[in-house]
Amino acid sequence: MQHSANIRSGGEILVDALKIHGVDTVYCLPGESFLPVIDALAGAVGAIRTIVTRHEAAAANMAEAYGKLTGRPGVCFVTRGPGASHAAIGVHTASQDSTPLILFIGQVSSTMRGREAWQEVDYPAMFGGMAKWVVEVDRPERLPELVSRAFHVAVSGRPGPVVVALPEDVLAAAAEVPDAPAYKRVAAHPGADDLNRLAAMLEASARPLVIVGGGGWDAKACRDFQQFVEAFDLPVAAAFRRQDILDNRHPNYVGHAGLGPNPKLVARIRAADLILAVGPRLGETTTAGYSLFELPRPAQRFIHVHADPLELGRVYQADLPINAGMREFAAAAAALKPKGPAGWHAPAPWSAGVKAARADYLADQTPGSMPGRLDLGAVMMHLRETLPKDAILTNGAGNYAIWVHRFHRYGGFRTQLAPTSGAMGYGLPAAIAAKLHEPAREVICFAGDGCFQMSGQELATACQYGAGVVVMVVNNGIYGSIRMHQEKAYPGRVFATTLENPDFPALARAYGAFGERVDETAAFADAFARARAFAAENNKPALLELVIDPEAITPSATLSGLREAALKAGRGKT
Ligand SMILES: Cc1ncc(C[n+]2csc(CCOP(=O)(O)OP(=O)(O)O)c2C)c(N)n1
Ligand SMILES: [Mg+2]
Repeated sequence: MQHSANIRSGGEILVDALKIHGVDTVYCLPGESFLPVIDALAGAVGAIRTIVTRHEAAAANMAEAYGKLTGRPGVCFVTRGPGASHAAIGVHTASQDSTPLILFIGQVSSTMRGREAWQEVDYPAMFGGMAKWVVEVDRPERLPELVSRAFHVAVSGRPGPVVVALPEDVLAAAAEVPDAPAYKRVAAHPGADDLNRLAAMLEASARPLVIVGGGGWDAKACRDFQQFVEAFDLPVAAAFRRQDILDNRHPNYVGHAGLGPNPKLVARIRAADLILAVGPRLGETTTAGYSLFELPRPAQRFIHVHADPLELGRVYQADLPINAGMREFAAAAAALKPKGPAGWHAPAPWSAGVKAARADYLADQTPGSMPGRLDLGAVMMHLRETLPKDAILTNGAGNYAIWVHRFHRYGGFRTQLAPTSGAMGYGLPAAIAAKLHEPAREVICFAGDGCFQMSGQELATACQYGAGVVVMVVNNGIYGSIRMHQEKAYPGRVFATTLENPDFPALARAYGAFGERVDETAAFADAFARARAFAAENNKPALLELVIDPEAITPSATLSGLREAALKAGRGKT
């Protein structure tokens, strides 16, 4: 649309606002409900790249992964009702993962609102419990104000998702309105008293342990955090799927709490006399179903640092709650120097314990053998030796991820893109978003046969935009995670968990990607080298189907073993 100097369509006002707020990529599945935005994006190609996906869940997951990678809101555009419903998974993941995300939804014309017009949905009602803020823009003149607020809300305090509904007539209407300035993130700083008490509590403790996690980290915050950890020689455990805040090769990294944690680490967490939780909510998965710490008052002395004041004291009552953004906390903590009554310097009184915890972690990193010809543990060992430190590993949900989380050594900020929400189908869209944003880095997606089939169509998107990701489809022919729970609760009654699968390599090749099947350990290294080379040379995805024995349900359990144990325990009998 052509207008005189300062009269713009709603779509143009919106896209100009995106530019001002530093948006360089939007993920989109078009709908007629927001054509003026699409037209304005066409006029902004030099500044904003528009990635068009095959499913809105993928567009939203890509935007979420972008938010995780950059700390800036991932931006997603979808159409009303059906598109918004598909995209809801990204809003949920951004909420649980504390990721800045803005979902823009085309809405029915404001002249028809409330009639249940074509695909009409009440977005504040739909997303009210999931998003930090939901707004429907009522006039084009308010776009600069409301879009600016959307960015502020998404990044400030505890980061999270915002939903903005855009009525068709508001986007099409012309208006004369000045732009709003670029947003500025607002975050709390820890107080001087907080920091003094933290240092004093650390120095008074005998067995302190740090659990690091949550959202709002960036590379500098991770460096600052590392400096703090080194100064006090603290052992650091990662919260569920937050294994990339401290380089796993660092001598103070002692493993992850979450799914399939090292029992020795769990014992150390229980035996600690001081827990310093930096960033995590301490959710169900990190706390083994809220069993790790006593509720509401943990037995250990407890320091909880979180970006949202309302999160502090919500589940656990800390001796010292500290409300701070991660960047702000880490910068302040890096400046702390251990004093101690005798003025100790490293080694700290607990340094021997840190070394022992690190040794426990390393000892837990050698996979045992598993049934079947292809050993996923051996695959992970090969990747550990082969991949560069800055490779990004992505995954969704399924038991296959247990091997990835347990055996891979994440190389530091941001080498892990994995949903704490446990959303299947996340890995491939996240990998594509990561590769397009950081083309020089290697990106490896892990997906189960079930997980992959929730977003496999995005191989087309990867081919279209030149995302040379490597996708490992771990095929055990079952929704393995659910089958595992089924065997534990209803031993031998297998139902609704078996999959008849396509020929995955042929499917990949049909998209123009590389596809190969690997069914024995000895063949993996060469196949992986071919897949990597294809992805790098062609800027197209490469898929390896890893055929594993369904018996190998975790690195340490078999399906039949679980069934027998459950039968012995008398479970599943009616
Ligand atoms: C979107 C979504 N739907 C359903 C689930 C429940 N769920 C968790 S794991 C799983 C099975 C995953 O199967 P697969 O990807 O084949 O991995 P496997 O467990 O076999 O390794 C299911 C259905 C989920 N977490 N997310
Ligand atoms: Mg499976």
